[in-house]
Amino acid sequence: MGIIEQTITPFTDQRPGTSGLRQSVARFQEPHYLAAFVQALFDTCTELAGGTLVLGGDGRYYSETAVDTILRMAAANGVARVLVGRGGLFSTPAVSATIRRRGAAGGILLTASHNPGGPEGDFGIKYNVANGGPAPEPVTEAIFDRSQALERYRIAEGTAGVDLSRVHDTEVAGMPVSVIDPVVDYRALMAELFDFERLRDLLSSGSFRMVFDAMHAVTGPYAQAILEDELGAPADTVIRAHPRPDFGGGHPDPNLIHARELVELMYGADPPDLGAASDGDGDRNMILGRGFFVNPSDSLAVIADHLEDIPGYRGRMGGVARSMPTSRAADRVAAAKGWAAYETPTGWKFFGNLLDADLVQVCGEESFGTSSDHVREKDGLWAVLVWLSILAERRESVATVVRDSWSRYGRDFYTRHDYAGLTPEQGERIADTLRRKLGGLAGTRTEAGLVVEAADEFAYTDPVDGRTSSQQGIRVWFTDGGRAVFRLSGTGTSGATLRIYLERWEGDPLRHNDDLQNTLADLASAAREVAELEAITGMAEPSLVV
Ligand code: VG1
Ligand code: CO
Repeated sequence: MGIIEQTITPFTDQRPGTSGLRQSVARFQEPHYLAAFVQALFDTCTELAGGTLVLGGDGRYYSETAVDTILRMAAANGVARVLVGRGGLFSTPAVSATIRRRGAAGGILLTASHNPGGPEGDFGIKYNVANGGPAPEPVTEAIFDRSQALERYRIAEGTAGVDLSRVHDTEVAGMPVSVIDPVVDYRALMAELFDFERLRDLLSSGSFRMVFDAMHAVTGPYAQAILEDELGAPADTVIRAHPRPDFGGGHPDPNLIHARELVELMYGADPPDLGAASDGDGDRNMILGRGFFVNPSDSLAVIADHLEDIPGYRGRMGGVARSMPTSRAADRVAAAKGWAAYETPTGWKFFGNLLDADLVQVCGEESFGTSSDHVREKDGLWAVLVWLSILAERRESVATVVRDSWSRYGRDFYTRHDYAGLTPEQGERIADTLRRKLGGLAGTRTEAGLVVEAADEFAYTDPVDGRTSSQQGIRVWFTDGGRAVFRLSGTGTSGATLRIYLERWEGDPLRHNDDLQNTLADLASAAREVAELEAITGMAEPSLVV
């Protein structure tokens, strides 16, 4: 079998963002675009030569072509063996589990996560290292640097292609390839962590109902295998269960806007006890009770509070980590339990060292991501199993569990306002404006009446390897206890999105059921004012409120 050396001109837009390289499908379809990035990856991550590679993704449009190209390039670059998910499918947390359980050198994930798919949508590629987690920044930067100097890539000549539809062993240009069931390792791991007997009792009791919305993305097969086949939930528990290349035309982002069908069900007549949804690649989760939305920051706090009751976590909890824009609810739980609490930049890659060093066992982000040290990714279905375990233990409603948490720790009123569709220049102007003002903001009274107490730009020094990441979000605190955080999204594929994260802690139980957006309205307008948002963008209202 021949190896082709294809000469190319480097692509200047191959710098990975918050979570891998994401571009429009159209960009990825340009000749040599995908192959160039993959060659930069193979050149940088030399552990793959002679090692095992795990390959798969959320099944979005263009995945089959990408799998075929990557298999032939892996063969040409000396990879010893590839484990590819049946149908090219593999959820992000399951890739993490399989890398760890099978001692693989790394994994390539084909996903743009919550971004829409299909010919008009986005595609993405992400590299995970031997601990199962996203490649840390020095690695992604090295891949980018390499991509800028790349002159050629190596690929085995085209073959008939691997039949991905069935589990079997085969080879590509002499390199062994195993098509594996992408659910097996993950299901085994969940069975080790959770009391499946107990969850089976709950789900088959007849007095408890749940619905899981897989949003036509990758978690469908996982949720069916675990919730329905293993735990005995009725056959229609998982809705929109079949992965589709375009996610059925939807936006596979589990929030109140994009998981509309589920939300209507949970806020309608006679709703189930628990509603849950996951995103394109299965690492995000949304939790709903009967007519009740669990804010992801609250979910992290509740999960942390109950984890020790679950078999996989008994007697070994000692720390929690959250991304900086996530509310401080989890910190209060940690303080009450005498655990350490860490605050990291946005992006799961920053949790890896803390988890590897056993400084924390659970972590989460406001963007519907929670997980523990069982893998090195956020894990949507895991969070659902934790919630099921909590409900099986307490036999109370989701709303009661959350309200009880508020009454013990206080409530962090929390919302995120996204301003999408900005030009990159507008995004930069907002960041520059805030940076320029930072030193003089303290003491400023805004039109909304709030007074700035302090402001800074978040930088993080990793306590394990000492590396510092700067410019990770601008924080403004107000004298009434409110906080506004400003960040530009690093997962979009066109223009810029400004995210404003707003929160204020409330200790008075009589105010815990106040309307969320009303409660934070003055903070939202103070934040807009400080950032000179309307003057710079012309936008007076956010494009998305979560
Ligand atoms: C967003 C979220 C971040 C998350 C990232 C990847 O990044 O804010 O918390 O880790 O998406 O999630 P950004 O840079 O757009 O704010 V996923 O599920 O899309 O892999
Ligand atoms: Co995701």
